[in-house]
Amino acid sequence: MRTPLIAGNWKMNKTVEQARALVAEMLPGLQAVPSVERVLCPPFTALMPISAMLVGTEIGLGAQNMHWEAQGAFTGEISPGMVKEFCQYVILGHSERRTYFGETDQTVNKKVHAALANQLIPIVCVGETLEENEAGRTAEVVARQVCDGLKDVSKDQAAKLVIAYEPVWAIGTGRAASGEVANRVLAEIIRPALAGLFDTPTAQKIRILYGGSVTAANAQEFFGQPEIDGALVGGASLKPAEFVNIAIAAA
Ligand code: G2H
Repeated sequence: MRTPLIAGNWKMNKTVEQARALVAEMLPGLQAVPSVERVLCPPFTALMPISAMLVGTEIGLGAQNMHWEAQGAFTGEISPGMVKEFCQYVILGHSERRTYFGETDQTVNKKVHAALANQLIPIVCVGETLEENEAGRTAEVVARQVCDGLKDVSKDQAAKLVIAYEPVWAIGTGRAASGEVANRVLAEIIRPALAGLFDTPTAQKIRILYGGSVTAANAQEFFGQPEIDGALVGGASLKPAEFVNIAIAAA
């Protein structure tokens, strides 16, 4: 009932010329998988040229971050309205933003509200660090990130949201969580937290992705799990054939 979604998080990679070449290579393969919602999230500088390449396709475009303020003296920031000019999605609260740029559940919450007010679909990232995982704090940390990050969101708005569970110890390390372990976090922590915040029918509508070292080789292990509705893919989204194969695995 939930449409599978795969999103490529390019992170801080690709000039405009490189981005165009990458999209040109993967576009035919991605277009051949219409049953999967497919989203590309290049860096800000590539959003305008890539949006032009995606006109007439069903491939969505997302930013990797944004500020919550509409405009003003915020040097170096990008507003929701600026993202909205080119994108339908925005990744919020990625662990790299939390770790290196001081993002908190409170700033993520402001961004979630700003995204929803601008008709952008937020892909809200949650996940515990290795230290928290080893201390047995996964449930507490992930539930807090979900509840505080989505505070005061309405049921109607919530149904459009996407959550990405990305255990920090699995990101870019080549050490993915097992499908079963990830599925358990979704089933026992994230979806119940969503049901508590909203209600069970709304929680059932919200797509929850897995992220962290997803590859074409391990994608099926995740997509075969009942709670996992797709993936937020980092490194492997920069390899055209591999990203297409991940989309195929999600179909
Ligand atoms: C997690 C993921 C994409 P990677 O950050 O958000 O990256 O697939 O490289 O672990």
